Amino acid sequence: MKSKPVMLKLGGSVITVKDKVLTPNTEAIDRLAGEIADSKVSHLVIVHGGGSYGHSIAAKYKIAEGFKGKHQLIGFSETHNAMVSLNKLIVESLIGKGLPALSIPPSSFIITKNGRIHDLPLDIMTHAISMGFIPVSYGDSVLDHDRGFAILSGDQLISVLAVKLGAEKVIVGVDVDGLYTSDPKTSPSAQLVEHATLEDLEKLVGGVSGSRAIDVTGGMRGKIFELTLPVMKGIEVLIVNALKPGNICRALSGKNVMGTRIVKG
Ligand code: IP8
Repeated sequence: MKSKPVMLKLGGSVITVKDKVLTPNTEAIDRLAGEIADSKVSHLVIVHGGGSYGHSIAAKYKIAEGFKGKHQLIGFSETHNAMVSLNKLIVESLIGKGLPALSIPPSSFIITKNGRIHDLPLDIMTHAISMGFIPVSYGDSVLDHDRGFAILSGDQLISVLAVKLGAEKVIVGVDVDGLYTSDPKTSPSAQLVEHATLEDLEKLVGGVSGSRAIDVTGGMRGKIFELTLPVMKGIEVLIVNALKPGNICRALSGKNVMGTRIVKG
């Protein structure tokens, strides 16, 4: 691929109302689609999270714990189907802004091993990017070699994809301004960390905060765990508040934006 793609994660707490089951944040989805169009970024891959679509159903049937009984099968299907519905809303909104978005469902090309991606066929993704499409993938219920099935988080997916595609950067849109020195929701002295290295991440994990709604993939802690992979490979990660209008457009255009920039060191 000639130019390196930019990876954009749209957090489930941004694109859905996280404490109301199966409720999209349509206002945010449409605004973000507009910001992506305005940014005129040339090679882009979008991965979105599950929010109130994937997490509550996956939690109800304990999908993340793997196959334990036949009663879970319908839960696996419902989880995937909910993610398909959410993905459709995002893709439709992007198409509505004139962007050639292409849905790429993880469960149809990824089988995990003990919850981890071990083989990621890239053909469809690289072909689509080089033709000018915007692949839109997501956290999903996937089949797993060891556990029968698992939940693949959008954060694991975007991190592995970023490395395999040799991405320029990973922009992570969340519902807070970035990483804090302590939990800003309980500690008045919490400060936003604007710049972090791999070494800083471990210390910061204790203080991170995010949505408190059901999250079967580990919330902000799980996010940081996954994002260390691209950082280790020298890919910059930028965590920004995607609920604040203009942030995603600025981040995609390479302009200065409030948030946490994580680099190798
Ligand atoms: O919201 C998980 O993706 P995430 C998706 O990126 C499901 O952790 C199906 C719960």
